Amino acid sequence: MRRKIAVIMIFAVAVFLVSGCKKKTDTIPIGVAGPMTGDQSKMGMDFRNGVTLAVEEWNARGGLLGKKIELLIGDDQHDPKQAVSVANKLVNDGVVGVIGHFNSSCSIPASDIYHRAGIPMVSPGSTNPQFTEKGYANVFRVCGRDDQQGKVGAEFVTNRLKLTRVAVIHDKTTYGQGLADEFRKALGPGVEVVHYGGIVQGDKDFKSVLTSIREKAPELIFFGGIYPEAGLLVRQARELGIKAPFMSGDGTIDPKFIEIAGAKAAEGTYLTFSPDPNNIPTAKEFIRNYTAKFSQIGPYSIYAYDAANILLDAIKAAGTTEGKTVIEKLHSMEFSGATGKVRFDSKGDVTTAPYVVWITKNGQFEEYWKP
Ligand code: ABU
Repeated sequence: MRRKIAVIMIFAVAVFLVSGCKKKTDTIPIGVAGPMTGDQSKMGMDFRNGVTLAVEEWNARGGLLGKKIELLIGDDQHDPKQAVSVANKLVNDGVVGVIGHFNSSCSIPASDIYHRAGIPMVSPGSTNPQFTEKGYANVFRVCGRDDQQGKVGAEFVTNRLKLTRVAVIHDKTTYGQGLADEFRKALGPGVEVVHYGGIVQGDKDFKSVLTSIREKAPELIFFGGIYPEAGLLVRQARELGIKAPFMSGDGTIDPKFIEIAGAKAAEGTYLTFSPDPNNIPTAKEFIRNYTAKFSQIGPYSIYAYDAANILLDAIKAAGTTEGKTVIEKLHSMEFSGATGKVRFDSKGDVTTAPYVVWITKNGQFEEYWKP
């Protein structure tokens, strides 16, 4: 009887080992992480969709290094603690690279986990400078940085609009406050900041701070933050009779902003972001395929798609999923993305980040001004 049990146990262990190994050898797992649920889930889903499209295209062409690519999804709910849990889970599940996260407040702590695991992470949308300032070789982003973005916004306000009185609000997050500070720092000496302060992310009523801003009669209100709060701020400002235009950054340029604010209130809002993919010849095929599958393209869909393709191109060129070799390829190669040619500098930032100013017009966003 004892012998019988021992044979069964050996058999069970053998089955476990074989099936365990099977997961690791049959597919190449990559992760996509971001806020997949909650009030910023539109951005997370744009990431997920962009990466899904890239993975499906690779798999339709036969996969990578002779294997199919498997996509593992991590929902950080734009919460830094949750982002660390997600990163640990993705690493434990054996991913060979991660596309994400979205929020700088999530990407920065998660980068410690991926760094320790020695696997590359490529963020499509984390723009806070600190993300690539830790000296981690495995950290990359395909978007620009808020020191570049804030400077373009400030140049627009100072030299194009020639304003002299602005209010600056932020959502107290790494991204929102960081962008607001970069914007404020880059304003010309003739521009007075008549109000500077934070709101609480998740709050719904901003009338008290807006009433105080109204007293100071700014010619423009700049907001560093994401579309849920931006939409409410603009709507409530108009309800209070504030006519000064709003300005914000890449965290606000989403149709959800206009939906929350209402097209009338959102009209004339200025937003810094990268150029319109509709005017980029290399983006045409992506736009056709993405819209056929998911309908509307979000601001970061194309960056998620490029980030995934860049990671997969680097693995292909490396001929292995081993982290160090892939990271070396990411640093040394030039990539042909839907947004154009992409190269990384020694920090993992893109070598060109051409921010422009957009405007909301008739319920749509359109490119408005180039520095
Ligand atoms: N860059 C837009 C918002 C995401 C972030 O950097 O936190």
